[in-house]
Amino acid sequence: MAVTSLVRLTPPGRGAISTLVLDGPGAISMVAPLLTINPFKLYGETGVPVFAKLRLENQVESVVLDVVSPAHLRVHCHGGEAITAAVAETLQICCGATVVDPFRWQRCQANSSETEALALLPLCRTERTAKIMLDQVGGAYQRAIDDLRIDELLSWSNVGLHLVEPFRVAVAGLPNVGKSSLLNAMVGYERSIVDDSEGTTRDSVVVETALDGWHVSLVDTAGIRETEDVVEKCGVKQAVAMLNKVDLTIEVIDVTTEQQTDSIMPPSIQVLNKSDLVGNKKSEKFPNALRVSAVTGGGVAELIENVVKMLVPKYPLPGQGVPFTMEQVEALRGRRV
Ligand SMILES: Nc1nc2c(ncn2[C@@H]2O[C@H](COP(=O)(O)OP(=O)(O)O)[C@@H](O)[C@H]2O)c(=O)[nH]1
Ligand SMILES: [Mg+2]
Repeated sequence: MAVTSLVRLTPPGRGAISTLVLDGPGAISMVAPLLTINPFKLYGETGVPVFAKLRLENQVESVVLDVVSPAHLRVHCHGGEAITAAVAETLQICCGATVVDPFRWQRCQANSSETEALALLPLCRTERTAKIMLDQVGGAYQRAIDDLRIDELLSWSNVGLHLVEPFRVAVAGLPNVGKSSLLNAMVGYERSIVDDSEGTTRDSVVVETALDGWHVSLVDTAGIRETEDVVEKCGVKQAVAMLNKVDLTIEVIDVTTEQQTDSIMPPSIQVLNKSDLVGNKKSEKFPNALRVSAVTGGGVAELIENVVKMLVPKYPLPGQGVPFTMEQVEALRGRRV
């Protein structure tokens, strides 16, 4: 049986107006008993939004009703959480509608890459990623498809798939090498617990940030070492599993001990931390590793530059078409063979 969806198009929060959509067969008949006007007549006669009164449990709310079709109604009510929630609850209960996530709903409505890009645009967290998505709203992806520039589009998959979803970068290494301190230095504020005793970060802590305008989530992993502590063991197992799922790993090595874990997987960047403790002394074991100090901040800017270079070796120029959903990338791969 087809269901009627209730969609809150306006995100929760304070606002002047809030818009709800009732979408599905029989939407108009469901809402009719709650209204002081006849929506069937409305649809037949006017086709433009009109003021109406909607009966809620304890009050009558003035709304603007837009009967787009008998199966698609838009209810614009006063903004603010309390009134929107009351209207939504009434529509949900009295009309038997199922609450649907607005972004999922908009994507189902999307009948072209432009409308799909428009639905995803609010989920882009940085100006850089939003600008690239805006190019797709303007048809950049569609034009590249029309010109059959399949290989060119595929070469931008990694960028396109990270406009909404962040790149994931793990900070990994032995306990006490300065992973949490380095992550904090990269983000610029204290987010991860730093402690002198080994094994403080037992779970993975995820910090969302922007590096050169790219949305990145930095994962502070538990120090990877042999341990008998049950809770820490669990954290170590989780950390090793996490390293399989990231786009890049920053392998942190304490320059004063030069000890390494063998759990790091490529692609990775090696950094020698605590370089403030050894001055200019060259490392014989890791001559090419980047030297940083989480305490003084030395080398951190260069580390960020290298991380970004590895995640996005080439930036798209304005107007470049990029595929921005996994379905698009899979369809492109299918067309290439
Ligand atoms: N001198 C110096 N100490 C550091 C540096 N980075 C971290 N530490 C210290 O090393 C200890 C462990 O740091 P932490 O970030 O908790 O290490 P984690 O276990 O790898 O996350 C703390 O006492 C930090 O203050 C650094 O660059 N230089
Ligand atoms: Mg830590």
